[in-house]
Amino acid sequence: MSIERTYAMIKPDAVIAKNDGKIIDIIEHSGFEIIAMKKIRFSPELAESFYAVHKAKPFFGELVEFLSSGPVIAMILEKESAIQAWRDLMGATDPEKAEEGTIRKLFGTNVGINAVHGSDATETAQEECSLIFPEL
Ligand code: DAT
Ligand code: MG
Repeated sequence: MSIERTYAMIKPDAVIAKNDGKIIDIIEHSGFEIIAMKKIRFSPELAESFYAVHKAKPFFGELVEFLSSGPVIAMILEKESAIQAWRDLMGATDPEKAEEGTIRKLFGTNVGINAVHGSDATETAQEECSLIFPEL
């Protein structure tokens, strides 16, 4: 167990629905330190490179379109075991399968439109943090 940083993002569906403030409140009350935060809009090109690992998936086109459809709140979060802790707080990718009390259960719509993103490993956390916050 050690202090880690992860990349977290509130996706366009949750920002447009004005659920971003509620989600930030949950994050702060779950022991995460918000190291950096900004509201930005992904271009389709940035969305493609952010989700490059999913390029071959049948849903890649709609994923890129969705991520670039409106503003997001991009964050770097810090906590003990932050990568897993943030994924636990988000819940399963499909909100229908997510546990009660998780952010995706509370605010997600379906498997593609699911309110939040979180890095899945140490390497991707570093890559995503430096892709979106190159200034840090
Ligand atoms: P996660 O966001 O939980 O890390 P992932 O990396 O497998 O999930 O997929 C990235 C995103 O792609 C996910 O948040 C929503 C979309 N996605 C995943 N599976 C999908 C599916 N079966 N149909 C449509 N969109 C999907
Ligand atoms: Mg993922």
